[in-house]
Amino acid sequence: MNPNLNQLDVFFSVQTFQEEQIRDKTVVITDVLRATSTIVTALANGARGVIPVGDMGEASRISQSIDSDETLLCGEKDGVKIEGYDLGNSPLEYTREKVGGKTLIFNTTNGTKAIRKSLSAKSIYIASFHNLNPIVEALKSVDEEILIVCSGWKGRLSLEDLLLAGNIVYKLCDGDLQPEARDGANVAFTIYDRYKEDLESVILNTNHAARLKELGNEEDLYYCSKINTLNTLPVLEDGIITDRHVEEAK
Ligand code: 3SL
Repeated sequence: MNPNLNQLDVFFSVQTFQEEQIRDKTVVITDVLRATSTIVTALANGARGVIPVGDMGEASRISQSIDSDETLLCGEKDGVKIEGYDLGNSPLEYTREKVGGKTLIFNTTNGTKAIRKSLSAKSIYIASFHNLNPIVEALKSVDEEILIVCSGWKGRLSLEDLLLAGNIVYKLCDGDLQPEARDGANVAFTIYDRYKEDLESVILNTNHAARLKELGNEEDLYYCSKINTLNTLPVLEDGIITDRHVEEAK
């Protein structure tokens, strides 16, 4: 069954929605640069799960309560790896050698905050361009309202997140959005449609791309612009994100 596309909507940053608005809905979190791209990559490379946290205090509390041989403390603040952490937030760091079999405690400036703010949702999916198709396939069988959250940057819109949201909307409606669609879905669809032939170069020139280039992370921009390279379906359940495809195969 296809979802009710007239109920599909997009929130443009973590600050543009209230917890109450997503209660019992299906939520899709996007943070193309770079948190959700990193989560998808880590799971594709065999991480057992990712625990998203809201701040450093929570990260260290959780890390003290789990066997340290099995876990890695990961994340960034303002784009820079946090001192004392095992890994930062470049998806290219999350190789099979480093993350295979590990549980990651993950703390980022916007992406993990968007996830944490969505905890009252019925289902939470983690999307990047890498796993666009598995996300769209999963959404096709959702009955309740679907809300796509663009993590953005400190309350501001990030164009790369809006493009991914628009790409999801576009695929769900087969490129034919009906006039009854919600305004948020309409904006995302329209911006994606405008730039769809040129996604990589648009992403390379976004505000957050400029920040990451300044920090020496240009390679991440190319990596995070790649579409449908991973068949991962990350879902948050009981505080931990795992790959539903892996769980179903067990
Ligand atoms: O804000 C976040 O969650 C991060 O993805 C930001 S950064 O790309 O690591 O700067």
